[in-house]
Amino acid sequence: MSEYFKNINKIKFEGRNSTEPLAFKYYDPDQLIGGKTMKEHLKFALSWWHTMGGDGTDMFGVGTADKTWGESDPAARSKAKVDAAFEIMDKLSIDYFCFHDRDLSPEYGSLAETNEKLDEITDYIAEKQNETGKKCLWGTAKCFDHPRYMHGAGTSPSADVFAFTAAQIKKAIEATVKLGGNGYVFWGGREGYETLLNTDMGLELDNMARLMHMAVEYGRSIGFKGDFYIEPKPKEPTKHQYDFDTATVLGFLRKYGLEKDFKMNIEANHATLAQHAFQHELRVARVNGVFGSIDANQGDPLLGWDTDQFPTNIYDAALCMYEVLKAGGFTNGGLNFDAKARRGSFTPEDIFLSYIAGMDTFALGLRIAQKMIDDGRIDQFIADRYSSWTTGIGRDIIDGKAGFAELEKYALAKGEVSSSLSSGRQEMLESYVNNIMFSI
Ligand code: XLS
Ligand code: NI
Ligand code: NI
Repeated sequence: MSEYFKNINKIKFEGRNSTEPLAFKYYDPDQLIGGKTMKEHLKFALSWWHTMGGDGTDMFGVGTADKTWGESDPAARSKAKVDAAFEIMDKLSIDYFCFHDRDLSPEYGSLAETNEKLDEITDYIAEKQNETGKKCLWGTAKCFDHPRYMHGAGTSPSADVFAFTAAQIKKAIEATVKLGGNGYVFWGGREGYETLLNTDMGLELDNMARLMHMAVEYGRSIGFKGDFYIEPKPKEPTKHQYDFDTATVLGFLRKYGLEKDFKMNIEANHATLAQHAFQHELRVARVNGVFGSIDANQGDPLLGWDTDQFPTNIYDAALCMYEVLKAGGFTNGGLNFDAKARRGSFTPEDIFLSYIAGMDTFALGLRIAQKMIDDGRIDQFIADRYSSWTTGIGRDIIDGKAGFAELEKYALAKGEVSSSLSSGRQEMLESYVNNIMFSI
């Protein structure tokens, strides 16, 4: 097996004063934060599509990075990708990977042949996992790039396409189980519409739910014990995507009785496309008990599409990790870098430099989030702000002892209440966060 990155050694933690670009400044895998190591908290994953396949091709130009891994034959390239991926994971100390079926192995002449070739590659990956201990965070099926999915996959007007989708997902779940993945993702790439003039929305949503029920039933029947995830995104490539945001997806899951098996895979850039903060999406998932996993990336605030940049915004990472810690940490989920180096960052070193940037950002975010919690001022402020719910009339409302009649009587007796309100202190709280962040 050849070494693909000969001039890159295993990336070491050198600390904040290091000026070595190919070293971690903040990610120290064994450092204890709140009783767990950074490695246990962060569960970083490599994304097979961006890292092993994404060559910088965009709508205006061809690729700039060589991701052929020295092979022109598709099967040989798939295998080389595995070797290169494991080398990257090893050198970056990344324990997990995420994949689409077609990232591992492309389509061949027939579905049968495609499946056979996929089996060969997943056999090979399983061997490498045994040797190295690397794990699969989640798998998914690429049901959006082939022309057959032009009108959607599970929401296609064509029952034949639905059948093909089901067959593809069945196989992708099998591959995920074989690789020991604890997550299976549905991201509805083309599950949406371009115009309502040609769309039976009710049928499409029912069908999407039918597909997910079949996936759960089949997955459980072959021993998949992990979480199914929906990854919300409001648009792109469709004008409107059905799994718009976490709140929308919750309504869908509950309507169709899928909420016990599905959690959210929240992607930062998708949150911003839905005009939400990343933290908002995580909070909605957390308070509804469906927080699952994270696609760690960031968008450009001035661009309205999924730029999938490596996350370097410390503030967002800190607030993200604050939600993760408050949710009790990851169980089956983790932090998948659904991110790609910019088209102009095309050299092999850029792969490492961009992961280092993202991993250091989340290491810092984790430390800040833990400090926000240990510091206690924010939690105390919130507890005080809602203290009227712990005694008196507030307690009675929560305990179901006061209804409209009792509350009217209470309000009439009490008189005007606005003078009892206290300030929301937003600016003070924001300055607490700054204070904590910059004294880390
Ligand atoms: C695209 C999505 C995709 C999913 C996996 O916007 O982020 O990459 O994470 O299908
Ligand atoms: Ni994603
Ligand atoms: Ni995305």
